[in-house]
Amino acid sequence: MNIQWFPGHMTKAIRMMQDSLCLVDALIYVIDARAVESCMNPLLSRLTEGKPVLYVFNKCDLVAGADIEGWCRRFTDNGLAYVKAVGTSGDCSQIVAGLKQVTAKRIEKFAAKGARISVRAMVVGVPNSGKSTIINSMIKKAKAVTGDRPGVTRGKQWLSIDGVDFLDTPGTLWGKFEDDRVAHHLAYIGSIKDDVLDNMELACDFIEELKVSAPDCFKNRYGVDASNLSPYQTLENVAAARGFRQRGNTLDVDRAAKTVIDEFRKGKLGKIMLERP
Ligand SMILES: Nc1nc2c(ncn2[C@@H]2O[C@H](COP(=O)(O)OP(=O)(O)OP(=O)(O)O)[C@@H](O)[C@H]2O)c(=O)[nH]1
Ligand SMILES: [Mg+2]
Repeated sequence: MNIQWFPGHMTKAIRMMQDSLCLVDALIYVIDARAVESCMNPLLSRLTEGKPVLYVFNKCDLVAGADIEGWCRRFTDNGLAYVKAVGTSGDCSQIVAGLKQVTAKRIEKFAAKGARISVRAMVVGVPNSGKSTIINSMIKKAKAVTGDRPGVTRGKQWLSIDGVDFLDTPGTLWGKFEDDRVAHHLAYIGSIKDDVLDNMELACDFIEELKVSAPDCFKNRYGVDASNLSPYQTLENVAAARGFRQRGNTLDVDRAAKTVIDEFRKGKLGKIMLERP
């Protein structure tokens, strides 16, 4: 499947972020732990030049602890500051601590002049990676609107705790996905709006990929051994197992396709990491 996503309003969002860059001391770059590489937006990488960046591997509850360690080592080797997080856990104090670390020099400089400044950080990342959830968790209030679909945050919004101001931004993608695998992974994790995707093709591509990387997940979740089945046959079996039927008693394979993707997004297929370093 060829996924193309032409981000009209995202050009506006990126421009807003560029304009706001002079107002902040650092960036908090929120990444979905299941697809670390695909969450690295080349447009954002350009934006982050010259500012301290704290990378947040979010949704760590959806991957195996040992799996994320490979990425931690890679980031450490490349001199990149990171923390692991579960935005929905309600405790993201390690992000605040990490942010203070990456901005320590600036804080010291101001403190030396007798001025106490609050740290200002812009929170960036692909859609649906959990930016607003993380901010809510840090400020301990459900102030930023969140949702299990991309494009929830539209404009920019400042949210504060004692000593830190966070700038929530809309999730951003880039105009052209050079690598089809990146587009697929972003679609699986829910960073691309479903209405530009073909559910059936997406689910079939997903099953094809998982047959190699997580072969047992369909057996464990649906009792379907996918190893000798085509992706479409796998979906037929999922539909049968779940009792998804249309009028005339035919299998509702479309519903099975939506269910498989949806359940992956919610972590119900198990702890599955799509990308390893
Ligand atoms: N399992 C799990 N879900 C999370 C975590 N963090 C956020 N979510 C969920 O991910 C979905 C997206 O969260 P948001 O905070 O709205 O994401 P966002 O990056 O602000 O999204 P946009 O504003 O659309 O760019 C919501 O359903 C959250 O509940 C996490 O650590 N684990
Ligand atoms: Mg948001």
